[in-house]
Amino acid sequence: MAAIADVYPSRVNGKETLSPRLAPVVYGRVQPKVPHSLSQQELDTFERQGFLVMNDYMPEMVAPLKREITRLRDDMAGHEELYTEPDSDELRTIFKPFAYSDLIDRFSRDPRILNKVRQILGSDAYLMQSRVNIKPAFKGKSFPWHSDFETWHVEDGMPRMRAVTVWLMLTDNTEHNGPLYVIPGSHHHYVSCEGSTGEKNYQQSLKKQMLGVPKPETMETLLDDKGVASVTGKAGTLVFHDCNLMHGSPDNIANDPRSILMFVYNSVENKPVTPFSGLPPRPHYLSNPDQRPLQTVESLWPLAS
Ligand code: 6CS
Ligand code: FE
Repeated sequence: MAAIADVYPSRVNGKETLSPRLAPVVYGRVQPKVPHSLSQQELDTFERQGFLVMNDYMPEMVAPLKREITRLRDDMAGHEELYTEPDSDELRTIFKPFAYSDLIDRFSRDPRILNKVRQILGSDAYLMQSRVNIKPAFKGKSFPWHSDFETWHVEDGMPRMRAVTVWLMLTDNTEHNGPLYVIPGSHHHYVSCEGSTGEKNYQQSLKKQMLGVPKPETMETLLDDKGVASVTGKAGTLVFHDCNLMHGSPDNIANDPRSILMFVYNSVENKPVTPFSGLPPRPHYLSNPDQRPLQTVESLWPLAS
């Protein structure tokens, strides 16, 4: 049994319900004196819509990160961190790329990212999960509507909503190549889903998620006056995305991939407990056991020794 009360029960075979979020979206409202902080206006936008898009923020990172990821595809071949598309052998996701790439590891601690993350979370943070989503041309498959927090709570034991996902567009994300769809403002509500989590559900859900996917009727209520927005931008655009934002993405039937590098930062004051599903914790590449607070790096490019 989980050591603390489950304030966000889901997949407990009950009826699907919508309830209010029980936690702030922005924990740090005092303007910090560190560089690369978000303005109060940017924080307001993040709080209101649940995501923040910084257009063309890091264009210089795109080519070196893409080179690194091309290398990882070979170096990590056969590793458990690689997932293919549900109905082809095309690579869908590379998990935990920072463990195999010094550049990606350093980039996760870039002050332009980490200072903003700490500001939103109002605390130090650790890297709970990291992945490259490839969304290959023609063959990249959809992600249905879901809140990441729902999965992380049920399957990883993340107790509260105090985590933020940050992702960099590695290719142009357009209306046509399977961009992220979000429901602005949906992060203020929690959807408790039906069903019950089976053992090793992640092996299925990372290819095609079935649990933690709200029914159309619930989505209708959630959408209400909100509507769907697609998150598009040039390669080098950085996106901050609240852990409970309802999102998904369609198939990519275009002839260009929609690839992104994603980091999930969890507050060190929100470390996972026993998963609320009652099942064993998921593997290290989904919920990182290394929960030491991240320190910013001075430079992404260490001098050759
Ligand atoms: O399992 C995870 O951690 C993440 N992946 C998917 C497909 N859904 C939930 C969450 O975003
Ligand atoms: Fe997600």
